[in-house]
Amino acid sequence: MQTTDTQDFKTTLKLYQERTERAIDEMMPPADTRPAVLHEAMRYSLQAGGKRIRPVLIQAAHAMFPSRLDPMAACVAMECLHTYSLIHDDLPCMDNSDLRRGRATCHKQFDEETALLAGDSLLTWALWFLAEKYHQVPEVAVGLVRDLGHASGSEKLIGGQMEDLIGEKQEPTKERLNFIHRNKTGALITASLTMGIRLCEAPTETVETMREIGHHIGMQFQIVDDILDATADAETLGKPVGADVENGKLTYPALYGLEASYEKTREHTEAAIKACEALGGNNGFLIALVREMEQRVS
Ligand code: GRG
Repeated sequence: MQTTDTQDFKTTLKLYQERTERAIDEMMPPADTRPAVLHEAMRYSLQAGGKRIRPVLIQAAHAMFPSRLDPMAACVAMECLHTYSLIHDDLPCMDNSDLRRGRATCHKQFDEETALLAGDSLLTWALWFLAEKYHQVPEVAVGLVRDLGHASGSEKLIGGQMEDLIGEKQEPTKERLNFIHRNKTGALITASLTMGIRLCEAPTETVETMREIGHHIGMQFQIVDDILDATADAETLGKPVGADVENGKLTYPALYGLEASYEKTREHTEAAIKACEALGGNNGFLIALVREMEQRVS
């Protein structure tokens, strides 16, 4: 699909988001699966809304080249992984947040023990589900599990979270801030793109270009997030604002200033688009999405 028209873009975005909602509902264990409270908690957090950016990126990458494989199981696995990280991040021992995606966080709605186990379950379920759903194409299945397993591990998502916590107690540095953003946010965004393109059974060079695009989109996404935390209102954002400063978090506006932060988002946006253009294929939607993400307000 060569989608550059604004209306086409919005329709496709909505389609990808709705497909994700439907796939989550159909593919996750029903809420009354024993132990019911655990499965209710998993669904409660997963189905609380959210922008579904990572599944949208998987579908955008997957749409670039013809494919015989369905990306929706990968979309659900990715959203499970992401939701686990949010549930754990909100716990009292981490950010201690009461509000997420515009409603009570998992540990507020249920309790701390249930939230911890719901997060654990989403993490392990995600990796199992990829192997389960794509095992008939072993090379693809292994690639997907590698991407998601690595992106969520100690050198990437969890490593970024650890450095974020360490950073609260130490002198802020730009090097640490970049490490945190690259890994805490960038890793899952990059994995979304590489997983989407693996589902097209694309050659290694294409996967590597997607990795580069993912780096730029991930940085853009997190810098915009930092800017929104410093400038938006809680109702639009669906979570408390100013929390980063309150929690002593390293952010782009705090270390670089607002103007330089806007400039950085522009640089990453342009670099991502340039690499998308070089890749060719049906890249119209992905390019429009990168532009839209730069302008997002929540
Ligand atoms: C606890 C292992 C572990 C990791 C926590 C995800 C995370 C790491 C922390 C959450 C706080 C934060 C600002 C993370 C950066 C990534 C990010 C911007 C998450 C929010 O993603 P969105 O905006 O959320 O896509 P929705 O609700 O739209 O899905």
